[in-house]
Amino acid sequence: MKNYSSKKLMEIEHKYGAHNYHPLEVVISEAEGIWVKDHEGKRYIDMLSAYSAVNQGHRHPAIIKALKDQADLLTLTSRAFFNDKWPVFAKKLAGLTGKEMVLPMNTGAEAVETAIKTMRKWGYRVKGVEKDKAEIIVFDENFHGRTTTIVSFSTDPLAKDDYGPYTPGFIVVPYNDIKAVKKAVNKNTVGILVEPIQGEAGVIVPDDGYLNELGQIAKENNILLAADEIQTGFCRTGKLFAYMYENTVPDIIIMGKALGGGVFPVSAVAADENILGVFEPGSHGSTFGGNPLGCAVAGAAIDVLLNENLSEKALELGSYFMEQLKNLNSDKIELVRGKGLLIGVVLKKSAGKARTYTTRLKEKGLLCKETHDWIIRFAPPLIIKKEEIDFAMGKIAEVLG
Ligand code: IF1
Repeated sequence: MKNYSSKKLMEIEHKYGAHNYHPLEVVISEAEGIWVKDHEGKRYIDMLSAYSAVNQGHRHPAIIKALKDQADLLTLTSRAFFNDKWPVFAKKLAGLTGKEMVLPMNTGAEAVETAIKTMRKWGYRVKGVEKDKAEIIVFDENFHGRTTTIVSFSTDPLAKDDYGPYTPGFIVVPYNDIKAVKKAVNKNTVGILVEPIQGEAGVIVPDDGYLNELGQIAKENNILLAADEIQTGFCRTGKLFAYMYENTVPDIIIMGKALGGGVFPVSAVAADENILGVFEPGSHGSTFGGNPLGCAVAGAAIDVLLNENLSEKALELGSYFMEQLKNLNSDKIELVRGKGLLIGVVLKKSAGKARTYTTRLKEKGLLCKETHDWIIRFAPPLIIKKEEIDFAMGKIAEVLG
């Protein structure tokens, strides 16, 4: 028995919940794999995957088993004591990233904050930058989270305005413009913080070689390159991490979202000891970071990605999906771009607002979300099958064809 209808639930949320979101009008109460069910029992394909946090699919059995098993043993100790899951998970994530050390947090924004603190501390302790002079280069239309420091270098007025005074020390330059980066570098530059593909900006894929060139600038100038792989990581773009499309290995890898297997917030920063070694006891931390429940879940989440070859699947099905979208030859579509199963469909000005189409797709049983007013993002769980993409394409053709 359900006490409230979907309509009633949305009314209650509107009355008691702060209005910092404008969700599509669907109330989800169950999910499995790529499918979600609304409160009245209607099924939809999830084409958003909670902004790429559900790469392994909803309630993956191996991940839920890890959650349940661990919940029966131990959930939280804080880092005041050791627990028996964090060491094992740290070793696993270090192995996966090829880095010597890992620092665990919970949300993506916390991991980004951790990377910023790492670069600054490294700048003062190792590079020898004068006190409080450290600069980090960031990019136009970046999205790295919602904390006051992170929105300080946002270029989106909606995300930034009225949250000042802002944290100084960030130099914003155009994305995909190497000359601008070179010009911004000076003796106080400690880091470059970059999304290998810009998600919120509308799935902006930079030119081939861009990351390599950033890596080169970083190396030549004794600067740390930090890749925000929170959205692009864990097989989403067809590689384990999106930086792997190039030869440069970032000094710092920032992870979140799918690391928690769609179950639990788990984020982390990975780097070698000469970088992450700048932290000493008391200089950074988190009550929940490295908690045994999160570590058990994240360990299982990684195993699923590897055991089910989800990067290969994302690559193969992503190109298939993108090709199908291009073949629509829709007069509403300006272009289709992306990598793997992170796909942005840019609408023509004449097509009107993306929200109209995401609403119609929802009515046809496909859940996806617009970014800006003119881009629709498709990012299904990576376990999606070819037939399911065909089924979804049928609906997309009805709405956009
Ligand atoms: C919202 C976007 C996606 C991220 C990158 C850090 C974070 C994110 C590259 C912070 C988070 C989210 C947050 C969510 C919307 C969403 C989003 F549209 F805003 F850009 F995914 F595309 N770095 N992205 O994408 O991680 O602290 O949220 O765990 O804020 O509404 P978080």
